[in-house]
Amino acid sequence: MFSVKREDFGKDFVFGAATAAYQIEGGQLDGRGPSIWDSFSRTPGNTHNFESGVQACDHYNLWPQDLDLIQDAGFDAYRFSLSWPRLIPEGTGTVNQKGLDYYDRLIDGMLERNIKPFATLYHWDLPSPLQDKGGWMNRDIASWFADYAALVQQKYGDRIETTATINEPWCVSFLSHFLGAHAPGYKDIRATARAMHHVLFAHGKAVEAIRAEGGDNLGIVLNFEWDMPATDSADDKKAAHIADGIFNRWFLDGVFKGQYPDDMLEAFGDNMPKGFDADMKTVSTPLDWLGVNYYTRRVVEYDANLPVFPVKPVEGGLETTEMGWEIFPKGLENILTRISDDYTKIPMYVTENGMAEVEGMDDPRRVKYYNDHLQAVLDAKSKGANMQGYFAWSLLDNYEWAEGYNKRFGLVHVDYETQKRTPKASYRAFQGLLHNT
Ligand code: IFM
Repeated sequence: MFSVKREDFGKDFVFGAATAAYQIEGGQLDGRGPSIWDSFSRTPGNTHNFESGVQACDHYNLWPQDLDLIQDAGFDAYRFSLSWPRLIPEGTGTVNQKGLDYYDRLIDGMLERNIKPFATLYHWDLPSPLQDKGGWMNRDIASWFADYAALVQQKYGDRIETTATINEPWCVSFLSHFLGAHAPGYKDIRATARAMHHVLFAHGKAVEAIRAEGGDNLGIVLNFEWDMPATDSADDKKAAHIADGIFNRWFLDGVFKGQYPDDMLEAFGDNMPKGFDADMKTVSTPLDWLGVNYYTRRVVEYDANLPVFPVKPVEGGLETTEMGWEIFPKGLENILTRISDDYTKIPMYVTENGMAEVEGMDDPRRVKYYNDHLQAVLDAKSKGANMQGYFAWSLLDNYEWAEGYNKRFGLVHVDYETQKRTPKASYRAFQGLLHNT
C-alpha cells in the first residue's frame, strides 16, 4: 500500500494509467498500414528475440476489459495513443474507416466508464510510406503531421479531454537517428539534427492545425533524465551539462524559449536544416499544459575520446530496475521544480512514470517506486510546481520496443500466450489510494 494519500494531491488532481498503440494494440488488420516499427522489428538484431508488436496485448479486441481494469482501479483518465497508420494507412490521403471506428469505440468506451480520454497523436509508429520519403528528416513531415492532427480533432475533438502532439521527441530524434536504438535505426548526425528540429516544428504545426479546428487543451510530452556529474571536476560537470543539453535543454528551450541552446547548435553545426530559426515561433507556440515523463537519473563523466558529445554514462551505485535504470525519485522533484522555476507555470502532468520488474504478481519494489515518485510530485507541488496529474506507466505489461516482451512495466500482468490479464500488487496499491477518498 502507498503512504501518500489522495487528498494530499488536491481535489482536481487527475490520476491515470498510460499505454501506447504499437505497444498494446496488435490488430494489424482492418486496413491498418505498415509502420516503421513493423519493418524495424522484422530486421534481425534490432529487437530482443526478434519480437514485434504484431500481436502485443491484443488491445484492439480486448479493449473493453482493459477499460474495465482502468475503471476498477479508480483511475480518472486513460492516456492512450492513436495509431497514425491505422487511421491513414499511407500517412497522407485516404482515411481508413475501420480505424476511425475503432477509436470511436475506444473513446466512447472511456466516456461510458467515466474515464477521461488523454490522447497522444504520435507514439512512434510512423507510417512506412512517410519513412520512404525521409520521415522525420523531411521538413514536409510538419504538414503531414498537421493534417493527421486536424483529422483526429475533427473526428474525436468533441470527446477528447486533452491532446498531446508527440510523445518523447528525444526518442523520436536522438535515440532513433543518432543512437540507432529505435526505428528507423539511423546513426547519422545530419539525420539527427534534422529530426530534432522537425519533430518540434511538426509539434508546433499540429498545435496550430488543431486550434484552427477549434481544439483546445493541447500539450507535448517530453521525457527527462536528471543528469549528474560523476565527480566534482570541471570536465565531468561539463559532460553533465552536455547530457542535459541533448536530453532536456534542447526541447525545453525550443518549446518554451523559442531558441535552441547555443552549445547544442554548435555541436550540430551545418547539419541543422537551413533557415530553421524562421520556424522557432511555431516551435514555441504557447501550450496549455506540459507532460513530463520521468524514469531515472544519469551519472556521466567527460570522455575526450568521444567526438561531438564527449559524454560517457557511468554506474551511479543506486538500486536499479530491470531496465538497469537507477531509482532516483528526487530527480523527478528536481525536474518539476526546475521547469516551474526556469521555464513555465502552465499545468504539468507526470504523463509517464514506472518501472520494469521481474515477472510476478507481487511487486513490492514497484509499489515503493510509485509511492516514492508520487511523494516527489507532492514535494515539487509544495515548492510551487503547477502539478495537475500523474499517469502510471503502464496499465499492462506490453511490448517494450527494442526490449521486446522481456521487460514488464505493467500494473497488470499479461500472459502473452492466453492474453489473460491479472492485476499485480501495484495495481491494488493504486486501487487503495484511489478508492480511499
Ligand atoms: O515503454 C516506454 C514508452 O513507450 C515511452 N516512455 C518510456 C517507456 C519505458 O521505456
